[in-house]
Amino acid sequence: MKHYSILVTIILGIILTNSACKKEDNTNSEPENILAGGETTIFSSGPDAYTFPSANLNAEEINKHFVADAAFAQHFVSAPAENFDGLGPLFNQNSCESCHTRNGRGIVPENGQDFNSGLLLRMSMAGVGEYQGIVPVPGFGGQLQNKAIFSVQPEGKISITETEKIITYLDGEEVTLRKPVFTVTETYIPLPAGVLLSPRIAPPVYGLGLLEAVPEASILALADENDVDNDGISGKPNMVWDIPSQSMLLGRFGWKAEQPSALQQSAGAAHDDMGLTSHYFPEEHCVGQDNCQEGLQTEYDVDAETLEMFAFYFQTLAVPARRNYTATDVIRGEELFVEAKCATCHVPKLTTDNFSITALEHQPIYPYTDLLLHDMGEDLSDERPVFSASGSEWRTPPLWGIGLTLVVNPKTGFLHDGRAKTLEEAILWHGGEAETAKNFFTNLSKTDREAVLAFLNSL
Ligand code: HEC
Ligand code: HEC
Ligand SMILES: [Ca+2]
Ligand SMILES: [Ca+2]
Ligand SMILES: [Ca+2]
Repeated sequence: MKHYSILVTIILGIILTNSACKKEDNTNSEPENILAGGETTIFSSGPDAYTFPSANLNAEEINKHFVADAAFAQHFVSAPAENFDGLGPLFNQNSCESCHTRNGRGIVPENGQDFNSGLLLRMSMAGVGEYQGIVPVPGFGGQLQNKAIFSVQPEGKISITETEKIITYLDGEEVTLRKPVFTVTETYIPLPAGVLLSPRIAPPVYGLGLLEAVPEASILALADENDVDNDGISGKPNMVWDIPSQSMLLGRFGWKAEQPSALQQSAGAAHDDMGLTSHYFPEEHCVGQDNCQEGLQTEYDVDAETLEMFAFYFQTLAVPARRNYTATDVIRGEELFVEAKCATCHVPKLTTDNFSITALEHQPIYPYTDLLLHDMGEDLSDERPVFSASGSEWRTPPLWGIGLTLVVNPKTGFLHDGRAKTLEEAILWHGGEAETAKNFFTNLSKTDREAVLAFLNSL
């Protein structure tokens, strides 16, 4: 890790001269939810809005954040090399940042091209595997790696076609929705029949330490698995395998809440997306391919300290404050958001508890999520269960900072596969438990629909 320290001094110099993350007046009359991340909140609305460290880190934590930043941005290379080797043999991209563009969402593939996008395909066979998890695909494992180091053949390519669906509002206005359909082509061996595929776009990574610091009990208290209060909305935790404790814990990260901690999320990403082994995942991710030995090493590709750096970086990335919150349409939109019952899943307020990072402790936060799984209907289903999540169940994604998504990366999209080009399209795809909320939205006047979107854009 010593190689990062030179960079730190340089980056620190840059950040100290940057005043984007300070605000002078914050009077008491303003609503609390402006400070989406409590005292960690920063003030920025530009393309770099997701790149600032939490505002209240102490000097030591700031320093660690910038060391961690270098790890997140590091482009790994194939072995042998002096530093940062171990990439592959099979991988999707060579750095964390290349998928999580400016810490925001990944680039959505266009014209059937997946090559440098932030999208990947999870895969499995039907059935329940080890630790209640998935059954890996023989020869392919749990994820398609579409890149490989020199002399190794990638597992295959992602091919994309689209289907269309037209939504007509009561006032006659139409919206055309496009749903991508993914297939795997040019595989190195024939793909077995009956493979289940789940497309995932890289989600934004800011504010995640705060979500990790919300006590499990607060999240479980929001669950209503059998819909006892009879409002059509259930919400259930995904209980997933935690490697260090060798037990089932509440899943928090990923589109289906498959990972229980920032550390395991980081180890999983390093392993599955970049081919980096660690003490969490000690074996190279190459199943059934003869020449995969090429990338094998005598020690792990990344040590425990590097994993910790990956995690610390996104744990301490700040959430940007709300904007335009005094505008009348934004205020109206917030009321409609509650009336439509969007807020039953996108729960506005949570509170963090004791945590390993002092700056994140005991903060009132406004993430607009319950971190629970909800049945979102057939149109959003990937038909690939994982742990307690069925094909149509997804974790409510946080909405904080969502209004800046396209400012940070205009080439991205919303929902788990990035299919929605706008926030409006994202709402229109809601079904299942969210069908009633969606219908509430489609039955609104144009002015009121725009108010809801104005509210979302103020987050
Ligand atoms: C090939 C693209 C790609 C690369 C490279 C990549 N990620 Fe991701 N990342 C994703 C996708 C896709 C997901 C969603 C996965 C899921 O739904 O389970 C994700 C999810 C995450 C999440 C969870 C976010 C949330 O809101 O729950 C974190 C944190 C994360 N990645 C961190 C990292 C780190 C750290 C690295 C580098 C070690 C990395 N990623 C490398 C694509 C990538
Ligand atoms: C039953 C729970 C539920 C309700 C009610 C609900 N949502 Fe969602 N929302 C979700 C889930 C789950 C997703 C992710 C679905 C996916 O990616 O396939 C989502 C996704 C979104 C997204 C895209 C987020 C992203 O990161 O891409 C937006 C925007 C959104 N919802 C807004 C709303 C609005 C506005 C309403 C009310 C009209 C609403 N939601 C009602 C559960 C809900
Ligand atoms: Ca490797
Ligand atoms: Ca694979
Ligand atoms: Ca309920």
